[in-house]
Amino acid sequence: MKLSSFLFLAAGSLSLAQNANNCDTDSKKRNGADFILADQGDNPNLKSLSNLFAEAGKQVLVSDVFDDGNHKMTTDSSGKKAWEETSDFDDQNTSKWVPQGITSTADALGAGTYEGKNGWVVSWHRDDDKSARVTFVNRSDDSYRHVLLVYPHAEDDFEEVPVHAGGIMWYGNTLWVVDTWKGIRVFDMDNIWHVESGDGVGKKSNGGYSAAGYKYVLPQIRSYKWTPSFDFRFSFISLDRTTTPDSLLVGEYQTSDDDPIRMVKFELDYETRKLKADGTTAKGSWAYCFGIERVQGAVQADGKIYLSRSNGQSDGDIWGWIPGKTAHQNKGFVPSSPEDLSYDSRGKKLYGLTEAAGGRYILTLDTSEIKF
Ligand SMILES: *[C@@H]1O[C@H](CO)[C@@H](O)[C@H](O)[C@H]1NC(C)=O
Ligand SMILES: CC(=O)N[C@H]1CO[C@H](CO)[C@@H](O)[C@@H]1O
Repeated sequence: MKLSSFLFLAAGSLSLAQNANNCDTDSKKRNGADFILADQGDNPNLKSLSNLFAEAGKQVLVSDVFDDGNHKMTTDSSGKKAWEETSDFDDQNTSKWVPQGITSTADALGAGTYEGKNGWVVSWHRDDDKSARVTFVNRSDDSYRHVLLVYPHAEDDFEEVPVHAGGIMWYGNTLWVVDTWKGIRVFDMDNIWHVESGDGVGKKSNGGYSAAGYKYVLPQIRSYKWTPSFDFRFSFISLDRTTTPDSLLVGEYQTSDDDPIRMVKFELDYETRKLKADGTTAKGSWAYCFGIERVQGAVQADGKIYLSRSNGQSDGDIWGWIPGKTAHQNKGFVPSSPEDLSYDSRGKKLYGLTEAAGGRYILTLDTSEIKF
């Protein structure tokens, strides 16, 4: 072997192939442990606020919210569900809020229902990314209600959460929301608070609380901070209940593969509903440079990964990929502007959604129709 090729091989196997921040190599597998999230601890103000709302009889259950829908979706002939669209309330066309993430009671608990309810939760970012809300959709009658996400910043007060909420995942009593370049925020489904009417968010000057007209708020309980020296874009998130232990997958949306386009899996602890960690440090268990542009959501089940990709105004794709093999493009499989994905083992369904104004739907896809 010539010295020059020996050096090339050594460099290739020792550094380049494992460089977590460079996808421009033949091997696309990366070392999961290079992708690190640090648990920032539980919010110190949650307990006092929780006591305050509990004492006032204003703490409600997830099932109460599912049973308190004030809007309704409609279903078209192909089974797509559209948001309410009337002259005085129009979630279909509003530019103020844009739907992003989807999860369901099938993510929350393996049984598929939560407190007896079967439903979806969808996240929306406000146009300025300075606030986010989640919608509880009651699947027995397609009624729904929006709930504001809040951050307890004082022992008796909360504020809006400046997050894009590009993807969400429900796991037990926790709701995980990606925070683009920062990591993941986790919200507490055991603490949903009923507030009074009012435009402001938080404590009202004359007593009580309000949330920009929303009836309920869902507070943040903890967060995971991205700590490596290189950037990672948390664009989407999903749960895989078919692995042992359960795991989550996060990945990057990029418009060009000049940038690294990666996805990473982390293991979950079903007892604590936290990431498996060494102290507060959680390292990825698997990472890959998948390299497909404009991916807005991905979910894995039974070893297969499903990816949704947007194509501008054109219909979106669902890609079927088994790591190690070439991904298959199911071209135009979904309407334009698909976003996050989640999986339901009951009937092996995928749930997705679309964001474009005038064409905002919740989608249910049959995985048996997706080619690999
Ligand atoms: C939501 O679903 C339940 C059944 O789980 C039903 O009893 C309830 O009336 C539904 N609708 C509303 C608007 O609450
Ligand atoms: C109420 C309203 O303005 N609805 C519009 C939403 O957007 C679609 C598609 O652009 C229109 O067809 C609706 O009229």
